[in-house]
Amino acid sequence: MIAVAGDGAFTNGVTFEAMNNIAARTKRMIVVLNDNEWSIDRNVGAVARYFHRVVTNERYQKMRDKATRLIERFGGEAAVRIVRRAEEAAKSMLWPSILFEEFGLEYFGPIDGHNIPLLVESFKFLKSATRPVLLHILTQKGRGFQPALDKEKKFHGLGPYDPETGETASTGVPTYAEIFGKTLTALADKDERIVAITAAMPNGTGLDLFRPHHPTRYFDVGIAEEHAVIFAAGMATRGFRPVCAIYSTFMQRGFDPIVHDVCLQKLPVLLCLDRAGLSGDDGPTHHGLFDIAYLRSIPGLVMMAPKDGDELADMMKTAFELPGPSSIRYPRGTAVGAACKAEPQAIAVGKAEVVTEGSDVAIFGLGAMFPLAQELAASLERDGYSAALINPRFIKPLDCETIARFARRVAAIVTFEDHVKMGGFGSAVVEALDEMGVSVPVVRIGWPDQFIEHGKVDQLRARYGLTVEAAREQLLPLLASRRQTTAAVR
Ligand SMILES: Cc1ncc(C[n+]2csc(CCOP(=O)(O)OP(=O)(O)O)c2C)c(N)n1
Repeated sequence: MIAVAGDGAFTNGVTFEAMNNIAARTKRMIVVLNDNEWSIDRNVGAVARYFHRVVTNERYQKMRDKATRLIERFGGEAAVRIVRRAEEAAKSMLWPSILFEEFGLEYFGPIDGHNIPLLVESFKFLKSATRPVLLHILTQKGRGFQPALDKEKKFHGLGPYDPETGETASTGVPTYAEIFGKTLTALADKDERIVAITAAMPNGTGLDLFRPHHPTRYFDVGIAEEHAVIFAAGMATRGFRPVCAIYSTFMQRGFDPIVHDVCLQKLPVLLCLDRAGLSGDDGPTHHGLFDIAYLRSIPGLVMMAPKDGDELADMMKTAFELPGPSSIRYPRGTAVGAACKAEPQAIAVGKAEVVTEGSDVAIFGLGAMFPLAQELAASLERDGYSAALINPRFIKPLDCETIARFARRVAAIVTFEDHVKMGGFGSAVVEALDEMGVSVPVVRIGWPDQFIEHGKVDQLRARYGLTVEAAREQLLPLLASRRQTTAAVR
């Protein structure tokens, strides 16, 4: 069995759990440590420092250079001898490879990961090893493309980039991540209890904007979401107001500590779930389509979703005034709607914003889906229906009063969410209606119970029925039958 892991992945507890297991049970295995000194940002922490010490060790460097020269002159056999000697050197120096040796992995390397003949020979040799081995290879992030070498962080994602310059086209509109980073910086200027935690994603989450202003209150814990949440909980017990900025999909790894360490202890940790909703081209590993379902059942967690960037800032302000845990989910990409006001304002907890009153149908557009709800309301108004438009703001506590008020007068409720329908916002509305004993048809627009492939957001929404047209198709028969009934009564 061969496992390839990046040096960034070695900051993850799961990697160490696996090594613990290898030591216990595994007879033959090759672990390739692909070390480029980068996660998405620069790799952080003790493990990164340890690898760096191994790599910059003078004796190793000499041996590596010699191996490369020998490969060029005589082929693989000689190089393999060098790899072996590097291992002996490691042992004789005691420290460099001791970490892996203690886990029962025989250490080889570090060797040049761009030298294919050397790699081939090394694997031929290691394949016959009778105990688990680790081959440490050194690679360069972005090798072969100058813009990527110049801007290592920028090229981790998918782009699109200009292939010549490496620049991405800017829309000029701020992203949710930027609004988050800037707002947090401003709020932290005034409240020294605020601290920010990222799990190896300073760039993506916008915390790179916070870092220079509050370097001592910024923490990158590596690819370790579970620890990030526990670390936040720990700081909250000491009077800090920690913010964990983690993509919705990666927060899944923090579920247990969210339950036990944060919510059970009622600690005021703010979970900011970036990339909540479909992440488009990044595909199923990155779609943030489950967070409402996995968080909604946890007692005491206040859950928010802003309809635009301004509301995100207001929700952050609100969260810092709460005595307990809270979460905010917001999507990838540019923020829609209003410009952010200079001073964020706290909003009423558990209160939806009724944007337009109406009596035939009530449309709830959660977060990023608010514009679709708006579009549907406008199209129904054009057809002569009276459509109420509501920005729910809170997934928990749900504004049951507003839901009930509309449910008693309309022919149908529509819920829009960028989340799986199962266990999502629409489900919460249906549960609430059931508990209140109010009966009204609910058209739920969201993602189906399956993993969604990668693709353009608009195309995928069209394919899976997250559109105004699909909502109308389900809704119009309900509205028409109510019209008939009303006419018959008259
Ligand atoms: C659980 C989780 N957290 C964060 C990420 C985001 N992420 C994608 S790649 C990456 C860096 C990986 O670094 P490394 O393991 O060194 O591999 P490299 O890309 O440098 O080869 C990160 C943090 C992720 N994919 N999964």
